[in-house]
Amino acid sequence: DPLYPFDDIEKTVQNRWKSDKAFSTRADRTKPKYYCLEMFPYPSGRIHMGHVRNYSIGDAIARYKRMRGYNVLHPMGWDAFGLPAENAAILRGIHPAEWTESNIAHMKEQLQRLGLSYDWDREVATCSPSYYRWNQWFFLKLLEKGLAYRKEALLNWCDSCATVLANEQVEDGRCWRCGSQVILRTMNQWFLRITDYARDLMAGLSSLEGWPERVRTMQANWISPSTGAEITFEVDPLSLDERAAPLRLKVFTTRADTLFGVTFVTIAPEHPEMDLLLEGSPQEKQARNFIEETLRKRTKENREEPEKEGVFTGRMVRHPLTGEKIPLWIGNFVVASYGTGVVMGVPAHDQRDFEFARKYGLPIKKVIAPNGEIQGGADQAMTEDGTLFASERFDGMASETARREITKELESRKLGQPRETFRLRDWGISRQRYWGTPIPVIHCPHCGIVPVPEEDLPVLLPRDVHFSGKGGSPLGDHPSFSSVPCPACKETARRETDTMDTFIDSSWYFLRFAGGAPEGAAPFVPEDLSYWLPVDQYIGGVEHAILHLLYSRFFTRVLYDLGLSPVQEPFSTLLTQGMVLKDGAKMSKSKGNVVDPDHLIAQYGADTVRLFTLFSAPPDKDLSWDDKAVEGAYRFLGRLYGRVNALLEEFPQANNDSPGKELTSEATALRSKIHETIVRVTTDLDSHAQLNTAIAALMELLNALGSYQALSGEPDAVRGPLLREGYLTLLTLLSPFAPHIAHHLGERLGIDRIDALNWPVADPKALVKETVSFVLQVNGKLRTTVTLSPGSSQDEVEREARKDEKVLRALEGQTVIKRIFVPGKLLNLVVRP
Ligand code: ANZ
Ligand code: ZN
Repeated sequence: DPLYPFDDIEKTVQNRWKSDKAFSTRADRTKPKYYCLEMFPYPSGRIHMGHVRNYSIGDAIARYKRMRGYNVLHPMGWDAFGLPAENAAILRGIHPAEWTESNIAHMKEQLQRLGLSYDWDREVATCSPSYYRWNQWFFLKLLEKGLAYRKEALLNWCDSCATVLANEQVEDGRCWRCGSQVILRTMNQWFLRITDYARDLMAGLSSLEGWPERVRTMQANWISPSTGAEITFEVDPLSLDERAAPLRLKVFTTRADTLFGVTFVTIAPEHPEMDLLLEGSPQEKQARNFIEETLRKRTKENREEPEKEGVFTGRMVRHPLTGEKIPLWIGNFVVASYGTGVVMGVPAHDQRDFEFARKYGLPIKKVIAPNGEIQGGADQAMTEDGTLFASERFDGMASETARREITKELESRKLGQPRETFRLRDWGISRQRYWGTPIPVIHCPHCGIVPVPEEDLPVLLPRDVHFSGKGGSPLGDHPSFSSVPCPACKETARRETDTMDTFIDSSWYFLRFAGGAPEGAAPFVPEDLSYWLPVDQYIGGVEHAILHLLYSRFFTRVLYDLGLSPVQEPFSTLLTQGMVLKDGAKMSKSKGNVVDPDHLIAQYGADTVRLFTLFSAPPDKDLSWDDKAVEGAYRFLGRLYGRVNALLEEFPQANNDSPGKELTSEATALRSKIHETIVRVTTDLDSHAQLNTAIAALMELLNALGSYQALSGEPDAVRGPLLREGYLTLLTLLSPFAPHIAHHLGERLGIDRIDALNWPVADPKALVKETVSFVLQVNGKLRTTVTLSPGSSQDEVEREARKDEKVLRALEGQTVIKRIFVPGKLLNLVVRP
């Protein structure tokens, strides 16, 4: 038997909300706005406890802010494109669209069963053409601005997902989705120029004070700015033709101070000038073999750091300041896509160069002295800053100064300049899969890449496709999709069959929620966006610290620059909720430790499930599943239900009268507990959403109410109204967390819609506690006075008094043999050595 009829209550209350359209977003712009958003789910089939936790947190905050008088936007939708839908199609023969739609329907029911206060009128599913047409429209804008481009590159390839992955989607060399080893493959694909925004994305982090420090650090490390200089090394003439312009190679270095220690220069095997460099070189054959071998090894399964290897190109370069001839090598450790893809080798001061020089017998030349002392032979590089020597007019300079001065000198000779560079790479967005947004371009044999004209959008994803199960996109085999007339010359051309990374879909959905235009030429209604943006509170898992949160920041900045977003940073406050663990491990199907929300709701009701997830841990910490704690939350609600019913039995027409003026001391104490609870819960919610301690305060209040309720001898004129005040306050404060029971019991106490009440304000008079001064004597001599409530016990007075230095000194080496206590007045300690 249930402790209380939660099933009836929850269904009835949910129907009431529905018929009231209780959570529709209000047009009222006179109120301050609050945009509360939880990361929308991938419609995988069923919600799991991680969702329950995420959405319970968001719902508590949204409900609280409504009661605080904010105009709240609290939307929900579906991140509905992605690979699992396609895999389901292959495994079970269901079309991805059908699979997705039925999952959405089921999960929506589950969310509604939890009583989450979403405005479902704003629901979006990213797989609907009315949504993804804007992905295509944005893509065309980016293409126009040069922010989208296509190039051949060595890319992360997951064999089991049969698609390319962005760098952000590779974790420890493995696919973020399926965990398979990622291999490298050379392919042509579309990129978004996120590196153009590297500096802004980095700088913007400092304004995100409402973000966890940890997430900001993770993003900073990912973007990873590096300041140094770009220095030009001229290659010795490649031919005898004196009119040929010399080939110039640029290196990126953070250590311009070591310039006089350069004994070789190393270039990446895939450097674009390689062919030019090698043609006609006496070393051409060896060099080409080395390059081929290196690139072949890279595509192997093993992504571990390879042994450092290189080969001489047969070419020499000129030192930009001394004019000395220096050999140019190819090195497998030089990253083509970082800096300039060319490095100056300073073996005396860089460990990697040191090993390389040792291996190939290249000279090692010291130019930096640590602590001003030049040291003899060494078996490793001295990588610290120090004082320059053997560096011509820069001798004696400190590294820091020398970096500046040498760069200045190079600048005046047009052979160098300061430069900042970033680890962040451009975002590869082509996916060789079906269930995503078609990239709106056409490859024409005559015109090259031709964008699909805006008026032809959306490029619809065809439904009639065949899944071979062999991987690869079925779009390539779809004749009417892939073969189209070129928009420019009308000749037969091939439509791009790659689809977009689904992280594009989630990079702007928060804008669509806030200001989606119904139909038409623009994605947003600008006034709506200006009113609602930025998102005031964003809540989601920390696994998105880089991926989704970085992409969204980038996309919002691009849209800002296109005049489409009113803000540069989309999320002003971020809460990254902890994981839900069971038996110390993350809940997952593979571990077989999953707790199913549906079963829990059937057994205990939605309110208990919500309350448990919110109470058992601070929102940002991991939550350990504990059956006993679920029971505890359930019993709390059951007790509350019983007590309010008992109150109504005792005082069937409990009304709004405030308790009589003459309160007993017990009544005074309870009243101050009620109002203290208002203060505690409000403070906890306002400061970093401490939902768990807020709920703990409510549990304490129920205990206090219960003790008072059990007292006999309290006059009815005090007891009835005071208990009513107490329970009503408790229910109001509880309603963001356990909204159904709060509504139901509120109704029984005469409140039509408890969630429509204003948030309670503490009565300052109830908070003031009476105090008196106690005199503390030792052997009859006054030592101190302490201020405490008049009812304080002898122990409480002594404990307080012992915090005083003078008292402690008087008691040193003494034994208390007697205590004389006058309640409300005095404590005398009689002591003896
Ligand atoms: C000469 C030098 C001397 C360097 C020295 C270091 C110490 P961060 O801080 O990570 O930016 N480098 C530059 N481009 C590279 C590339 N494409 N692939 C591999 N290595 C590259 O590192 C900058 C340093 O990494 C640069 O400074 C360069 O080596 C190397 F005593 O230049 B240094
Ligand atoms: Zn054409």
